[in-house]
Amino acid sequence: MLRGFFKKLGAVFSGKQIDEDLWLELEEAMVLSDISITTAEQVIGELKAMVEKRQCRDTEEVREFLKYELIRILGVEPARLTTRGEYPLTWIVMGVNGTGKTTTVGKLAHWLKQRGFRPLLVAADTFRAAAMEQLQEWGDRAGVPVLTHQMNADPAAVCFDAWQSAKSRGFDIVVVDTAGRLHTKSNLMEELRKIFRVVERAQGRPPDECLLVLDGSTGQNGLQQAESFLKAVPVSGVIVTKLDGTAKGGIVITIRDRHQIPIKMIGTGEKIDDIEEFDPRRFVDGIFEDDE
Ligand SMILES: Nc1nc2c(ncn2[C@@H]2O[C@H](COP(=O)(O)OP(=O)(O)OP(=O)(O)O)[C@@H](O)[C@H]2O)c(=O)[nH]1
Ligand SMILES: [Mg+2]
Repeated sequence: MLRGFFKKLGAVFSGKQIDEDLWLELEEAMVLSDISITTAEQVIGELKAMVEKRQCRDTEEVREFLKYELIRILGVEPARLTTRGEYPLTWIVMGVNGTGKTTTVGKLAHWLKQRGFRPLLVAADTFRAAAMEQLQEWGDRAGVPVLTHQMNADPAAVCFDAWQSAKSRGFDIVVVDTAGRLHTKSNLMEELRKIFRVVERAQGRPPDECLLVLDGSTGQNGLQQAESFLKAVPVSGVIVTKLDGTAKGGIVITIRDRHQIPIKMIGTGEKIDDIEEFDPRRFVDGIFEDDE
């Protein structure tokens, strides 16, 4: 799945000496992989300090230290979705339009069901009939019920109803699909805040996950998106989609480095089981796989 990813990153080291050219090439390769300049400079600073301290001559050692450094940034231990607690739990799935929210909600439904949970999907994107139909199709595919309302119903009220309904019908996890763009005058971030507050009131605790879906192929844009959502609600995790395509994936490292938000899942295709838990070590090993 990570083929083509950071291809140049590992290749930078072959047949090279440790000198200023190597650092420049490495920085360039990192930036081309969508790692921000700030993060790239910081990583290179760490590598240089290590080379100095250990009187290192072998680029192989630098490569290993780079892997170690990237894993350290990404969090060493995988961050898992919250599946335990006082049921029903609520997961809110959000992000700008087209990043893959509805697809991800469908995949999560399947993923949860496979693990023995009883999820309930909620269409809080009530602004487009097509959005509700699309979620319904995913629910059918996963064999998971979907709660829909009439068009233009208040998304927060829909979530409140969904939680009540999940509680009385014995569902474990309410997964909320939200709109990426509102076809009304109201503000998307304000709408999300309202959903958050209403769920908090229903449950007597904040939503159990506020998951930000980022399209892995949008590069540095993803960072700005993350920042605007972070201002609205406490984002508990990121799901990076479309890592099967031309995505370079470096944004994963920058977001974690800059905001400490864990990457929890990754989307690797358009099919229902094209989703997996994000494992920092595997991710970084994958980056260097091609040239090992
Ligand atoms: N290749 C690939 N395509 C994906 C992935 N996830 C989603 N997509 C595609 O991305 C497109 C948009 O997906 P949606 O799930 O409709 O995105 P959304 O965020 O719900 O869109 P809006 O509701 O319009 O904001 C669809 O064509 C999906 O098939 C993925 O992991 N890999
Ligand atoms: Mg959608």
